[in-house]
Order: sequence, then structure tokens, then C-alpha cells
Amino acid sequence: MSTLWVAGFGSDLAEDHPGFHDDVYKRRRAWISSLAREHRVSSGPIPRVEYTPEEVATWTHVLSKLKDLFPDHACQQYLSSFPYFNFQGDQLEDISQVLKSRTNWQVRPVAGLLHPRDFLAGLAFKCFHSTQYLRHHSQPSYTPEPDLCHELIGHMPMLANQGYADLVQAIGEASLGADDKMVWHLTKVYWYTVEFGLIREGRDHIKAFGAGVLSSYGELKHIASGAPDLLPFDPFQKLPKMSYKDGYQKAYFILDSFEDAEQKLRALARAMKDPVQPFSL
Ligand code: TIH
Ligand code: FE2
Repeated sequence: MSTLWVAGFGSDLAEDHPGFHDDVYKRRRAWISSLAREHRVSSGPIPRVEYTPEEVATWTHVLSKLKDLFPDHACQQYLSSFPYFNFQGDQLEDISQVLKSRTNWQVRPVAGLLHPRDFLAGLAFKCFHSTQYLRHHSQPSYTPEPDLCHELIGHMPMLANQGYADLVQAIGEASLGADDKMVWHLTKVYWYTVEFGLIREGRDHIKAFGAGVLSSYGELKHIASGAPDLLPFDPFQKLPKMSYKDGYQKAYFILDSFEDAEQKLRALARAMKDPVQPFSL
């Protein structure tokens, strides 16, 4: 397969990216991206990166801060999958193998942000596109773009859970053959669930399952502070503008269960394809 087009966060970082003024960082990030750009699935395993002591320190810091917060704030599916992974030294290829043995998903390296249609299509085929570079060390609590901490610590334990993985695949399947407007709506569905979703546990608890929350100890604390709006998840409703590159989300959505959300998504996909039941978002 040829290299996928990168729609954002390519080699030119925006001025508000924490690494914007750090040329050494930018060169390193570009070099790690180039590995993904040149990698072909048919040519073998995902290339290993020898991370610098500074990158290892960033990773170790982020992981230890998050580990302190997970027992109270991560959902039970996350907590039970977490021990499957060795997050000390394992690389994208090793983690992909663990995922394969659990839910038959796999990881593919990517140089930056893909076009939403390409990214969602990957999900339909149990393929998760992942960056391989690290966030800038000056701002470990939150990064405006996905990085290795986000992909591995945030996404992988959740994708090792079957009920959740089926929901993610359903989002991807709904995007196949959908028009551009619906692809954009599904991008928001993805955003407010897979990236920033919360789930109800028992009667009184709300826990995090979204990878963007589980990989940012800044955002995790922000939600725990009680400041943002928490709303029930309904994929048939218009979803708010996503906060991308400009800080924490303004609102978060709560699922009752992954199975319930998957059924709602499959109903949405059926309604999309049924001309007798037109609806607008
Ligand atoms: N903000 C997340 C973090 O700091 O880990 C990374 C991102 C997730 C989704 C978009 S950017
Ligand atoms: Fe992500």
C-alpha cells in the first residue's frame, strides 16, 4: 500500500506547538516521522526507534503521573487491560503483537494526522494508525497532537478490550462509503468517544475511557475538577465543535456502556443508508 497522505501536524509545527522554537526537537520529530513514511506493511515489522535519554525521561514522567491517577479515574476495562502491556521499553511493534493476540487489532505507524476518511477506514479493518515520536519535554501534562505516550498509554489498553474494540470498529464501518458530511459527523463521534469519552460505572461513578483523557494528566485533572459540562452521548445529535490544538474540550460525553453505544452507532449507520428514513444532523 502506498503512503497515506498526512493532512496535519506534518513537518511544519504550528506556532503554538510546545516544540515550535526547538530546532533539535523538530529535526528529531521529522526523522521519526520519516520512518513511518517509508515503512511498508509488506516489508516487515514496524521499525524500532532508539529513544534518547530525554525522550525516555518524558515517557517515564508521563507514565508515572498517569499511573497515580488511573485507579480513581480510569474505567475498569482500562484497568484490567493495562497489565497486558509492558510499557517499559516495549515499542510499537511489540505492543501491536500484544493487541493482535487480544482482539486481533494491529498498529501501523503514521507520520502525522491522516485525513479523517483514511483514519476511520483503518478502524473498520482493525487497524490503528499511530505516531511514534514523543511530546515536547517542556509540556508533559498535555500535548496538542497525538504522540507515543498518547497512542500507547491512552489507546492500547482500551483496544485490548473486546466490547470497546467492537464499538471502535463500528465507527469505522459506518464511515465506509459515507458522504463527506457524514464522515465529518463520524469524526466527531470518534472524537467524543474514542478520544475523549467517559463511561458510567454503577450508579454514581463516571470514569474515563477516551485516550486523549487517559494520556493527559492535565486533562484528567481538569475533568475530575468538575468544571466542564458532562452530557449523555447520543450519536443522532449534532455534536459540538471539537477543541483541536486549542486546549481541553469544553464538553465531554458519557456512555452507559460500550455495547449500548455500539448499537446506537449501528442504528445510525442503518439510518444513513436507508432512504426511507432521511434525517439530518
Ligand atoms: N492531548 C493529548 C495528550 O496530551 O496526551 C493528545 C491528543 C489526543 C487527541 C488529540 S491530541
Ligand atoms: Fe488518539
